[in-house]
Amino acid sequence: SSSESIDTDIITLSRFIIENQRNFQNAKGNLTLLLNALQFAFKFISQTIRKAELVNLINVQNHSISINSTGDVQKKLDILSDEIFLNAMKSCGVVKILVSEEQEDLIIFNTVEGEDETSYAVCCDPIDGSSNLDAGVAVGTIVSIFKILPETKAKYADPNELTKNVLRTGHDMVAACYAMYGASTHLFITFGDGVDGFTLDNNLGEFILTQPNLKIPEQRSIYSINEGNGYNWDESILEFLKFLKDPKSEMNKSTKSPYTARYIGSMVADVHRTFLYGGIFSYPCDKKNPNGKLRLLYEAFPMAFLMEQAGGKAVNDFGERILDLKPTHIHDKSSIWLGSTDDIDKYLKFIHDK
Ligand code: AHM
Ligand code: MG
Repeated sequence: SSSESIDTDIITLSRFIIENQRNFQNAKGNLTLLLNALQFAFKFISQTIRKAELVNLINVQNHSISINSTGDVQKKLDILSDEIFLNAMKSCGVVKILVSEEQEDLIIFNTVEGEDETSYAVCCDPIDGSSNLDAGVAVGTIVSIFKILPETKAKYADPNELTKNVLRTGHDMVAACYAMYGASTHLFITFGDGVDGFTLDNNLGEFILTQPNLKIPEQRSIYSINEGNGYNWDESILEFLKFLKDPKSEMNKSTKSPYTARYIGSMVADVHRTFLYGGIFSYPCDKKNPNGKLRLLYEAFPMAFLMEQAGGKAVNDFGERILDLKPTHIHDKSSIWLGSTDDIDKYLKFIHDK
């Protein structure tokens, strides 16, 4: 009968968190509160994007209000998502600090924690890839999570003291995740013990565990980079790509075929594909962006943490591990190369031999 094909014992994100709680050292339920707020924000943003797309398209057909209103709706989506995220973090009561790509300064909230309870610092890009929204291309929300340093607690009134909580190396993250608003809404999350993938069931309103302990393929001949920036690149990057595209190069000895190009221009979507198919995603430094374009705290760090936990690698142009880096300002940028171990190793060997 049809009921036999229905799994009645599915693992929702809430269940997953409860069942794994004992593994989250000293979390005492506060991490659960934070994750509930995150889930809510992802669902809310997901719905808002889907609604706005329809409103937007209807307006585009109405020529009298076309271009302006289109632009407006998109601008509103950036701001709306930032507000949704901020309110969710504020109201959960366990987030002390929020860093958002949309906000110049770090935001400080009142928390309700007692002496030995944990509160968190959360860094986010509420809608990454927003330049793609008009075309209905997948965008996402990227998040990194740190625990508040106990020594800063006594000095909560001092913003400089509080900033120390996020000017740390990537190794200090306790969790990282991204939500991708594509054909479905996906959530990839790590607590430092592998990566688990969830998919939003719109009818249930729940994230369902669909890719437990996800691992990236070890090799795949795909490169994902904005080659239009080539003119402004260091010569060596052009040379590396030339090797990747040459079926007879030493780098392609085992496959004897060239790399294929895939670039969406939406980091979450490009990295999501890389998790599933493998290959390389990169945004290197160029003359216009001497420190790269992507932000360390809420783009490079969380994606590097997830990538390493999925068995891949994440380094900068100089081959330094992304997680070893330490920002000096909350909106610091970094170059990035991430993806399958074998493919990133080719880049590391290339720069080493130079
Ligand atoms: P955003 O945060 O303003 O959306 O910019 C970040 C985005 C990433 O999603 C994407 O990887 C990159 O910018 C694409 O940049 P470019 O258009 O220069 O290739
Ligand atoms: Mg961004």
